[in-house]
Amino acid sequence: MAEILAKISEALQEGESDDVVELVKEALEAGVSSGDILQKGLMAGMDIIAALFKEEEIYVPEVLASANAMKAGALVLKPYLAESGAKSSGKVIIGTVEGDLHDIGKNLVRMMLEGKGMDVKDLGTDVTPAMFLEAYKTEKPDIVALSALLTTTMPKMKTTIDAFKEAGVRDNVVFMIGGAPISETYRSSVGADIYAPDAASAAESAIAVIERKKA
Ligand code: B1M
Repeated sequence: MAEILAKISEALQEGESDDVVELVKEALEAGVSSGDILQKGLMAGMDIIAALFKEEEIYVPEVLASANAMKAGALVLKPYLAESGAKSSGKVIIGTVEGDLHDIGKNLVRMMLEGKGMDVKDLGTDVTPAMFLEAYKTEKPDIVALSALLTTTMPKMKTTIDAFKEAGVRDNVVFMIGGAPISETYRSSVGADIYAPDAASAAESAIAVIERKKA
């Protein structure tokens, strides 16, 4: 098992999307769990890319190729992620905040929510507060989920929540936030309701919100 996971990680680091897709399928056929493929294969490769990027040993084009390979691999895993456990109905709008183009984590959160039976409207990346508000008006979601990966864009979470306050609809939704620079302390400072550190806990928290509403 360790060998195929290492191969997935290496193919991702090389940005070889086709190889990643084939290796993920191979691993699934060999009985490796979707969680292990995600964590010990795809994410392990992405962690190495992140470290190399930080050290300026690789640059945006290489990171982008690996990001695309990550997306391709995650898409194969989609039907297997969150296939077990509690399921719930409920509506979520999700997006990466204004100015931020990172979407891998946000896409994983979306996949996990969908895997739990939720109806998810994905607004994509670089989503302005006005776009979130507009989507709220048409979709009437239970949860508004905000992702941010940059310290320069995290303040847009507060701007988005403030826009809902100004429109008088803040208390109609639950705001869930997440992303690498986000923390529980930050959640409290921007007035969001839930901080989820990863995609799996985001799905669990969303289920809890819907169950509480039903009770
Ligand atoms: Co960028 N980038 N990037 N990048 N990038 C980071 C974030 C950075 C930390 C790298 C570094 O320097 N060490 C750094 C930010 C530094 C800072 O803010 N202090 C950085 C920078 C600087 C930049 C640019 C400015 C670089 C440049 O242009 N010079 C630029 C900004 C572009 C923009 O957004 N305007 C940029 C561009 C890019 C790429 C386009 C090349 C690419 C993104 C491709 C894409 O997403 N389609 C990219 C990538 C891939 C990264 C790193 C290497 C990896 C991010 C990732 O996808 N991780 C990243 C380094 C790092 O994070 N350590 C980095 C895998 C993913 C699964 O994890 O997104 O954290 P993550 O999601 C996790 C959790 O955070 C959580 O769940 C997921 C796991 O289960 N989560 C949520 C995420 N959202 C959630 C929402 C929730 C709940 C949980 O509820 C709603």
